Amino acid sequence: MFLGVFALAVTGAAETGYEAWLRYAPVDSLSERRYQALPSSAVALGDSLVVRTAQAELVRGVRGMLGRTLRAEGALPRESAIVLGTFAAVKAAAPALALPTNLKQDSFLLEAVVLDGFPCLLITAPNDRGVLYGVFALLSKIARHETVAGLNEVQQPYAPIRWVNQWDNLDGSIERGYAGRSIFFENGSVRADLARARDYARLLASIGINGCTINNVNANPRILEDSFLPQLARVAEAFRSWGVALSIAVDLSSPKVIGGLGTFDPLDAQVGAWWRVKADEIYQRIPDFGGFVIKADSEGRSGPSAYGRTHADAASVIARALKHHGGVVFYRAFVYNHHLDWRDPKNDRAKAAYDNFHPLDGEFEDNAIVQIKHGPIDFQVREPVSPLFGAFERTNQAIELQITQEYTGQQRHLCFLPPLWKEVLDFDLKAGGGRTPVKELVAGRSFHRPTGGFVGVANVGMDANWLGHPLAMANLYGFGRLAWDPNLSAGAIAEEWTRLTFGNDATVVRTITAMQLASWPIYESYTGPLGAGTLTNILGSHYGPGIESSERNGWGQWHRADHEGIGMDRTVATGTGFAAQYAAPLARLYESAKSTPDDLLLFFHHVPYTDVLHTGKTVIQHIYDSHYEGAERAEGLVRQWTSLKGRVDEERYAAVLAQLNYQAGHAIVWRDAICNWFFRTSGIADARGRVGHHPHRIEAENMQLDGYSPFEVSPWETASGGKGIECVGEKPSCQAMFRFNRPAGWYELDVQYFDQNNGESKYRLFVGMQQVDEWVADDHLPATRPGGDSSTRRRVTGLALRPGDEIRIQGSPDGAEHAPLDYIEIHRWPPE
Ligand code: GCV
Repeated sequence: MFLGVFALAVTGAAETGYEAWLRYAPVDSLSERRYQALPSSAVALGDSLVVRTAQAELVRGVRGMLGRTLRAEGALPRESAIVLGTFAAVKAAAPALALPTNLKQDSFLLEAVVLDGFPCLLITAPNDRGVLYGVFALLSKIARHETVAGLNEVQQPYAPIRWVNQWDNLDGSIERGYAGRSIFFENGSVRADLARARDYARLLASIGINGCTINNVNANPRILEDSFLPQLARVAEAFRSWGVALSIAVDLSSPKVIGGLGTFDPLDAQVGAWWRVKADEIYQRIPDFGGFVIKADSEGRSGPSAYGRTHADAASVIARALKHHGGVVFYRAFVYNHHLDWRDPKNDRAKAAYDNFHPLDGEFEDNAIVQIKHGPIDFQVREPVSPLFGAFERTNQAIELQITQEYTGQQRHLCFLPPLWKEVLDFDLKAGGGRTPVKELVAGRSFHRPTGGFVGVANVGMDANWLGHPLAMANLYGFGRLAWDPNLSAGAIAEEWTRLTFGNDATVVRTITAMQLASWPIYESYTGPLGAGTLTNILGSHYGPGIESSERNGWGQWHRADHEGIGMDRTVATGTGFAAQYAAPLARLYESAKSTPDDLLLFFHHVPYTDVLHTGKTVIQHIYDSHYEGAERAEGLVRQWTSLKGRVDEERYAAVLAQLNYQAGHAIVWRDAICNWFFRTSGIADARGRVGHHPHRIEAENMQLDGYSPFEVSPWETASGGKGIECVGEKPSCQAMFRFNRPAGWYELDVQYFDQNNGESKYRLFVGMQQVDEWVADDHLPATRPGGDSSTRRRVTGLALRPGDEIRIQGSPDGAEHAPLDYIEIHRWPPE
């Protein structure tokens, strides 16, 4: 009876993705046997909120997975138990027990011990947060069907700093957020209901993340107003039981803007005093406050340059205000001039972080941390490792990784980032003449710094599944796991995440793990060749293709492609000199095009399209081939996913399938835009004859039109043939038609249309008199006009067509969206 009710309760719950990797789904009866010896009580020793949370989580997890309700106790019972407590609490209850003496904060020990003659499972740690992490580790083992018998395992975090940043604005929007509104703010205040903030802290704690900055680094000074502090205290309260420290991003001009001072000069005594008083006020309300994050002198933010002061001066005044409270200040190295003169071939944004910060080594306080983006530009799909990591011997640092996929498909494209992050973290910068992988530098290990670590820009939102794409949460999970242990492999992380998120079915685990691991190379191959960066719309959305948008402007993200060649010359000999920012062996490697790895060639060198790569291909043929292969492999992801039908729950199956289908269509938009642009610019044909030849494509502007009119799409490469059609007259709907002229048979039909976010046009597709499909263009893509951001595919499969059939599409405009169409492509079905 009990089992029956239990099973019903679980299968009845819709899988929205909200529970992420903490689903605690029931284990199958075979695996359940493995846990029969698990004790029936959970004992929390001591009086810590976090340990009590750990106890409740243990009860919740065991109940979910094993259907047993552990008895929650506060003292050692005379029976076998799972015992939770800090070293101090365990020592007080069981003085004879030998415990390790040298573990770092947040570490934990899981050990099978005998207490008072009873076999117990001990979960203990130097601090209460470690106990919580130990509980999550135990529950993760059960969820992945690992044995928990005879445990004797110590885990220690690789670095003390394991934080996430959110770029949430006080009005509730999120800069570069792709999953809905802020979980923290709405209408200028902290939300009344912080249930999601609490649940987010739980997710973060489960992967060892111990700090969260809740507002945009482009900080609104209001966050420090006196009236705001009680609101922040509410968020801190929501985080507290999960051991997550609250922090906020602050604006350097705050002493002037909200403090009423005449200056924010970091060396002015009044300014120092203002920051001290402000910090004291915060700590009075939030004793476990984490600290501040600062973006200054960057992208229009105020900074110390206003007073001729250095970044170290600015960081220090704030660090000193936080120090005696135990707080830290993260000072971002993402400082560059976005009004660079593009005509000067020596100018180079990539040089900015190193040039600005390396002369300041040793000038930062011990509780200041320079937060450095992983590459010298800005979270591109491929860029070299930032040389700044290797330039600090006497300064704390943290690496900033981007979980939100700003330049990597914005959670509409699958792009599992741990393989990218692993490459960065394992990269040896050879700083100071020794072996210094980035992970060791940022953790403070190479030069014995007191602190340092990992920061991930997460930007989760109110969408049920937190990040928008059900598979994107693997990036948040992967960030946490790598921050805890950067020596884990990307494959191990993908597999762990899949087991926790989708269960332990071997086919599911194998397939999703493989899809995740392939996804970054796939995305790279259809968006950004050979280190040129993503060839995206750099001035706006950072999403679809927009190849020329990055040229001839001050933002400095240039690829310098012209009719002869492509790439930024960053050599010392003839270019910007960026290569010299690396230690000599690496500087030599990058100085020569011959020794530069192919995947970074265009980052460091300007080369003719006919240059031959290490692979033996020319640069131009590589561009064509990689984009075709990438788009094909994106289609392959759809096939891999459909092989899982029936093996994962219907809700998430359908949601992922829709995303992957969209991605496969958009990969073709990328492929065609880039291939056509380079074909037109270089004048060199694709050796395989694909570029510019689409025998199965019927351009909308070439169809017979009733009400529709052709228009030029800008930039031209973002629509097939550079043109589309739109329904702009008085009529409520327009039509475009053509006659099918291929042999009779089964076909699939792709309608390429533009789905803007300023209208919800309706489309109906007919074969002869029969309507075969209809849909509404109601997606929320980042575009108000037709182009690479809005171009979308609707696929209709299983159509029986005969020569002479009339194929007709009817579009009904809505708002500023004029039912725009690009083309229709027809292929045999099922695909050969
Ligand atoms: C929060 C890039 C992004 C900006 C972001 C900035 C930063 O430029 O496009 O949205 O601002 O990086 O990291 O500060």
